[in-house]
Amino acid sequence: MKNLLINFKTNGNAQQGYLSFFESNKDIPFEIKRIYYIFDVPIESKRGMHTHKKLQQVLWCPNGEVEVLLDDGKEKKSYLLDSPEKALLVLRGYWHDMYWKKEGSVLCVAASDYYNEEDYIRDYDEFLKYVKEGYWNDEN
Ligand code: T46
Repeated sequence: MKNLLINFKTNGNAQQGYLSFFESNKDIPFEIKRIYYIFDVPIESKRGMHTHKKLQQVLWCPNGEVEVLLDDGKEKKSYLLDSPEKALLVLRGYWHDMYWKKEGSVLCVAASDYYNEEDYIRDYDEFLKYVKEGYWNDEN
């Protein structure tokens, strides 16, 4: 699985604090149409358990720790989002699970499109079928 971690650009210093940022089509490979965030999740709760047919997303945790497990149908890799400068690119076709590791953790997401339940695959066997058929091998 290719490396999907991104380090946001950061300005600042210990006296005045820090500012991190990223820009559409420059630091991430898509235009952002939607921002959402997930909070007040009990520790060790699991969310996600789906993939997207087309949606591209970047996930980051400005406060706390969230572990994200990515699965491309052949390989699984775990990423710990434990710094406000660290982000994970969750491309279309990656099954993802998120685990809350610290109380108060907030997971922020910038997405390439508006919310559309039709874009979700929430059944793991259906996901494997899409992988087998090569659905994400081209620019679907
Ligand atoms: C994802 C991971 C990282 C909306 O109405 N609008 C929205 O923009 C979103 C994101 C969700 N919803 C509704 C759909 C469900 O009824 O909010 C409810 C909870 O969504 P879900 O169970 O899909 O939440 P997560 O945390 O499992 O997944 C979310 C995103 O839905 C998903 O796209 O990739 O975060």
